[in-house]
Amino acid sequence: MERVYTKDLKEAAGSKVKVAGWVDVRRDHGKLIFLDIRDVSGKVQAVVLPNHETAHEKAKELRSEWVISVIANVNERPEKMVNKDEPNGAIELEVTEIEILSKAQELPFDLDAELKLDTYLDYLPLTLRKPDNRDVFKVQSEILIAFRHFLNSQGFTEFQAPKIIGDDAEGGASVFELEYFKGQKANLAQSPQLYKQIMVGIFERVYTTGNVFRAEKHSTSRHLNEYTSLDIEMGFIQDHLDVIKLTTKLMNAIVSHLEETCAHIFEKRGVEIPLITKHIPHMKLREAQEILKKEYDDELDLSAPDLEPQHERWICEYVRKEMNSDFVFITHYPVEKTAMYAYEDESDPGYTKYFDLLFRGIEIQSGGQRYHEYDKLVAAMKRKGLNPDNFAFYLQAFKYGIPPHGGFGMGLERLTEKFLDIDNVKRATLFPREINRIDTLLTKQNEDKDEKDKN
Ligand code: AMO
Repeated sequence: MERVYTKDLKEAAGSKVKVAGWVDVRRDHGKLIFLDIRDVSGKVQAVVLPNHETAHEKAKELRSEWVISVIANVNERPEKMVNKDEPNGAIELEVTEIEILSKAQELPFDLDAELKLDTYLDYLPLTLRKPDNRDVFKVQSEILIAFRHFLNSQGFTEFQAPKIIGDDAEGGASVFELEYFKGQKANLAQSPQLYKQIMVGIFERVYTTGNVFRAEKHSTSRHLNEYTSLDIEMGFIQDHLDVIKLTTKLMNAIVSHLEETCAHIFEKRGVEIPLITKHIPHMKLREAQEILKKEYDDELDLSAPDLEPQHERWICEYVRKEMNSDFVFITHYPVEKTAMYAYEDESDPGYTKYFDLLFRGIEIQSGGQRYHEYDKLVAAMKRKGLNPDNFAFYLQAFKYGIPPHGGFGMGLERLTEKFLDIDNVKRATLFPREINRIDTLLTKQNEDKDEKDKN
């Protein structure tokens, strides 16, 4: 007999079916044994009556998380027994046969209990099974589907960027080194930045999704040491505003896709679908600082090169109130704050055609226009104290002609976190790597614990 998913059982009322999944709970009422059976698509209540003797004997053994397959009649519940809050609340399975596919040991805790973050993370192979936790990663997977779908429709080509690289792409300190062959040091990629720019010379418009690595030595609610970076790069742009326009359409496409595919998850969690406008507002960093000083913080230093986390939260609050948007682009960061490839705005010297996209109080994306002229890029590297000889491979893309281009990098986990209004990025990361943990806590944790949750 073909297996039927629990989501399709309503249509099977009156027939005999095979259902397989996990025992969510077992409840005994006198001789009646009730089971909630859970599969990837939902749950259903089943009852095992004593007249189905063999099944009844087996049912007495069952515990939470045992994996079973049952043959059952799909019965409609009498009117007064219908549970309107459950998708399968109008039916009940009457089990006639049970096959035990896998037994489970006694659970360390009730899966429905509220767990501290460390316990949740210690037991991920188990805790991820809880539908509320699993839903987060369903949304994450739908974000990726929408991301790819939209970019494919706009003439982008997906490519895979290398994760072992010879040089530090971003010129920063937070890089993981590894021993390579022939006595050579290599690094884990912090971003596909250099490769996506090279790829503009090949496909004009590209994107890539993959893991990147940041050796940031602190544990906060917004930082991971390995995250999924969604990156695009597009050629033949006028300036960063073309990137902002495309990003705006992309974010609209992602929001609409989630509205279509995950509205039930948003509803269940009591989270609003984000407010998004056809033209996401954008403002220069200095304008944002003026607003913040006037509205929230008269001590704010107008010459600060970046926004503090609290400022990001406030400016998002302001934009939501005044502009009806949960997203806002902040542009024109000072040259000294941005990466070597960020294009300085000729009409606003000292500031770059670069932006951060903030969403519900946090930066989810950075991007902008890059230098495409070889000489300007080499000069910018030197200004940042980088040796152009170390970038000779990358510089070929510019030596041999590349169009004006720009793009962005976006953290998938932060995006998921904010879509679902979760309080910590680690809860929106399947298997988070952070200073104290690779799956399990590192034994050296106590020595490093001084830099604790800062934000
Ligand atoms: P940036 O370093 O700002 O830019 O990163 C882009 C986005 O990646 C996410 N992100 C992180 N998420 C979790 N943990 C971290 N430690 C972490 N660091 C960054 C954020 C951030 O907005 N090459 C440029 C992008 C570009 O210019 O195209 C870059 O990587 O969501």
